[in-house]
Amino acid sequence: MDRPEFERRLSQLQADYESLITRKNEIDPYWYNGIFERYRYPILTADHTPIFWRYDLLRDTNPYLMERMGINGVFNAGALELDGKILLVNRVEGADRKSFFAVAESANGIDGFRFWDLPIVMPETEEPDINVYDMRLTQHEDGWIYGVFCTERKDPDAPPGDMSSAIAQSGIARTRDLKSWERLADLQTSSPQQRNVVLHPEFIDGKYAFYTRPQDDFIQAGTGGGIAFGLADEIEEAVIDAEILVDPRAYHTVKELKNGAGAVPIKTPAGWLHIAHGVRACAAGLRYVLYAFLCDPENPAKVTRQPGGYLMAPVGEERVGDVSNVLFCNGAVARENGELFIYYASSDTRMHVATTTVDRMLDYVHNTPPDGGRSAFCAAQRITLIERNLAFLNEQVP
Ligand code: M1P
Repeated sequence: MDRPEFERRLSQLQADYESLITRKNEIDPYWYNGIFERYRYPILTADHTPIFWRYDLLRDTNPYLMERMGINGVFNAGALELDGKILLVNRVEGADRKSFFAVAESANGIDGFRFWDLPIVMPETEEPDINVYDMRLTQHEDGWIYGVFCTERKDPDAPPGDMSSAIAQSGIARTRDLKSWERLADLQTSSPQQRNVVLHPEFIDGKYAFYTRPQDDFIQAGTGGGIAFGLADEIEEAVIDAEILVDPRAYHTVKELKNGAGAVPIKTPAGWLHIAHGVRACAAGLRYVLYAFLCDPENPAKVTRQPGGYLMAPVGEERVGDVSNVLFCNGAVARENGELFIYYASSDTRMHVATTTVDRMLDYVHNTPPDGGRSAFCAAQRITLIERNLAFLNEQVP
């Protein structure tokens, strides 16, 4: 490629990039359910990663202006508000399948997200991570910001030829500014696998409190497992001796196959608000949806409200991607004015925002009926609603 053509293409790439990341987002006018707003555009995609992360911009070493290191997706971001800015620590997955963490910043939390120039340099423990992903960001009352994430390594006991079996554990790191990170020891529990671990923002009985997801055999055998809760005396070498089941999986629900804690619980006057994910199997494969529940203000291991069904399921373009039919949330921001931004990923490919308020979510968790458990009861719940509405509508008829 001659120099003028190289320069023309590069300018075009840069112009397209700027127009993408400065594009205004807007509420999707075709979506309404009163609970939350959806937005027209994803807030982050692979195309939002800087061009200089993907291309070698030097004509001497890249005469065809090729993308040298592609990005496959940007998803499953932890979120927080710091100094008035919304910061997302994204899972950025390269074309080589490895994920790394990178911060994107926005002034309003809805659009204008721009990646910081450099991805996070995450220190390793003595046992190097093969893949790291899905960070939850906890602004803890001890003054640190913690990143709790999944670290995956090849299963050392996998038979020869098995190139898939992995051990997933929970990595922990801390920071003050999301720029420099101190890696702590991985969380120790009795379960050989841990994913979707979330650090509670407050001490409980003077200890660090975690939501975990032990394998079924390692918690209350026979319950089927689910989201659990445990305490650790210290954070530098966090060890949980006992986990109790908080939110079990359940037959014929949105969390039949598995579930996992999502965003760091949000403190509300009525208790701790959770946005978690539930998974069920169907002919199309696994279906991941988001659901909400509320825990006791004094006892965050006790669920007090749980609406039936899902809060959010994939719709439209959200349904399709690298791993289709998946919504996943590991970050939300509750602002001082009561607004709540829910950051969610679709199909392991891109990031979106949904907006609501803490008040609306409390109305949702208090007034949405719980799962009726069987068709007859669920139909009866709905008939109660219909009959009340019909009586109201009939009164309106002149
Ligand atoms: O592919 C969907 C999700 O699968 C895993 O979540 P879970 O452990 O609950 O099944 C994670 O790998 C997650 O990153 C991914 O989005």
